[in-house]
Amino acid sequence: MSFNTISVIGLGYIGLPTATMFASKGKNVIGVDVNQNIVDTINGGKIHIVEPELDVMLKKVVDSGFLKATTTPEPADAFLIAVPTPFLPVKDDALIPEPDLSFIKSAAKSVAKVIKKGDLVILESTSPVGTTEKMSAWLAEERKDLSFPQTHGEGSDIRIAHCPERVLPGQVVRELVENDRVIGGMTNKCSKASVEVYKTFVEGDCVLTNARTAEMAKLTENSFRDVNIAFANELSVICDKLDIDVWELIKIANLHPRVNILEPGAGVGGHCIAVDPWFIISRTPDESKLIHTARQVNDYKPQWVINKVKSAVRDFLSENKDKTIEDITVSCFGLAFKPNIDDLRESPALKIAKELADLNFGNFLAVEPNIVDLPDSLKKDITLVSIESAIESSDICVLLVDHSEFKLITRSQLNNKFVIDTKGILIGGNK
Ligand code: SAJ
Repeated sequence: MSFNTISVIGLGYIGLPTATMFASKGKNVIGVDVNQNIVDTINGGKIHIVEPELDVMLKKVVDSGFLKATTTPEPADAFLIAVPTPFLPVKDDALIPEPDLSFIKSAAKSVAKVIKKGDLVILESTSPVGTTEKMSAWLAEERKDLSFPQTHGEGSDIRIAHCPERVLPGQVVRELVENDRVIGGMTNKCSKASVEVYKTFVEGDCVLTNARTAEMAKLTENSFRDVNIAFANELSVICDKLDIDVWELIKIANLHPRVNILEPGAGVGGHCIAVDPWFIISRTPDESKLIHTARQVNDYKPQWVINKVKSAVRDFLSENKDKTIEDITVSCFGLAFKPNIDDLRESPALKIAKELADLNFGNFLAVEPNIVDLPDSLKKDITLVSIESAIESSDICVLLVDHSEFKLITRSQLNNKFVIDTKGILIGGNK
């Protein structure tokens, strides 16, 4: 068995680094994306996402001809599908969002046109349990001339597996190589073939299981983190009410050898932790009580922060009777969905800033050291400024993301200001 030509379908945050990695090891890689601009950018030797080290690697493999991008699949020996799995917009009466598998379905249908006997199709996208089997059924529907594992087991013409991506944005290049990989084949042969593909660059262990367990493993990892962050967020709300510093509390509790509480914050953002638990809840709503509650606790946190800002505004106005809301300057420190990245998508900090903008403060400022310009949708309401000018002119400072730059701010710089510190930035050390 040899996999010389590898096709990666979906050239986003996971697909592009994965395609680049295979190409850097001398595989012929065909990257496929429905977006012509993305394809053109990649073929021009550039990347359309922000990921450290990837730009240099990609330029090299495009220049040397090992990676080319196209909008329609071409024959290959292995196909890796790394397309988004968002959830569908929630209808008024439905409280649990349903996963949207349409991107996987259309990727499968397009791949079906070019697969041949002996090929391997791997689903990398984070997916609800049973999706790999569905994908295999969609392929079988299109290709009645080929046999698939659900009907022909080990003897099938096409091999199918789920190997979920587990890398952390910002550290993708390192983690792709070093992390252990979960390999969930629909049969043993499917798993073995997948290991051969990943061993091209994976230095971590390839752990073999079946497709359903691999799907659930990925959802479990992100739900575990969500539940643990929810515990920290709930503690922060409790401590606020009881006048206890939650950061000191967590530090003390974590001294216990079997306690390791995560960090509270402005909410849980990004495209994974806040989404994937819903894939479990929507399949097993009655059995997923803890996971469901954790989602609700984390989703409520931005609103709690907004309420804290509103209460600070009321306190400010009662201390300054000659002033109105138009005299107040408010600054949000951080807009990204987590520290030290420029990604504003699905960001609780951004959601908070957008809602606060509606309160029509005299001046509404934001500091986000990782971007040079605000998105157009925010420009009307928010002014992007430096840390120094935000500190100088603000009456109320809302610390939303613990970017490294903000950790240098000292308590004395914010004397006489109302401060809502969601990340414990002013706690500890000599502050
Ligand atoms: N957060 C907290 N407190 C914490 C840790 C995180 O509030 O103690 C917040 C962050 O600020 C952010 C959100 O949670 O808003 C998610 O950030 P993250 O760093 O926990 O995770 P992601 O979404 O960047 O990446 C996760 C990772 N999963 C796990 O750590 C279990 C990554 O390994 C996965 O590959 C990725 O999801 C994915 O693609 O599924």
